[in-house]
Amino acid sequence: MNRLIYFAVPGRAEACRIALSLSGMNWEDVEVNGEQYNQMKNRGELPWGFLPILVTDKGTIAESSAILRYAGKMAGFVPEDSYEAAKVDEFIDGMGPIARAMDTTFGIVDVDERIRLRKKLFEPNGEATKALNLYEKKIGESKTGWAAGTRDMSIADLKLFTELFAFFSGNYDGIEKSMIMPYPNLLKYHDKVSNDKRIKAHYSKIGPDDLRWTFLPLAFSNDSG
Ligand SMILES: N[C@@H](CCC(=O)N[C@@H](CS)C(=O)NCC(=O)O)C(=O)O
Repeated sequence: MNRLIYFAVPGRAEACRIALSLSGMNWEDVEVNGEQYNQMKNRGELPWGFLPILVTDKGTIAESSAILRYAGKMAGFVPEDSYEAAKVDEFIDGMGPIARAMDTTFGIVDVDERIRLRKKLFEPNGEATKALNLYEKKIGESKTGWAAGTRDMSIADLKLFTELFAFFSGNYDGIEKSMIMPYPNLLKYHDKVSNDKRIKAHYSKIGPDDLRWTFLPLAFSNDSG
């Protein structure tokens, strides 16, 4: 039995959760709190000191992208073609900066300061704005509409879809739904992925009040919320 261990939020584990669900593998979603995380770390159970990890029969896999590649392969979301697979990896690795920019705001205890720093990320020259503009351009350039230009949905889509739209869930002080509205290609992309039958089935039990509402079709349509 595989065990995916992470906090009780979508964050860096959500793409892995979708891939594991669609892989048909036997797996358990284990949610831990900060104290449990510290205990695991102190016991030396985290290969690189962070979550998520996937505990398998062969050993533990750390790093969200490594887990995603592993589970995504089982689920059929890693292209067979080497060039296509490399473009998928390129997209995944290229997404690093936006995650790192947000990471700098997580540890800020003072809420006003946290909001100020996050708003700065979304100013015209902020790191988040730069990343959104880049994603907007890349999605616009994709001939298939999938993030890495693949023939079908890939693990790059699972990562982009879950990590990008989760920012606008209201769970992050200082980041609002309106901030994604100026990006038509990204909104169209949301429509494509959220309406994909595999994604729709995965979130079929999620309601509009759930933290994961941003993954539902119509989440960012003009007349919702
Ligand atoms: N590069 C790692 C980063 C993982 C990471 O930053 N995990 C955060 C949660 S999103 C964590 O474990 N934070 C605990 C802490 O720093 O106290 C990955 O992608 O898995």
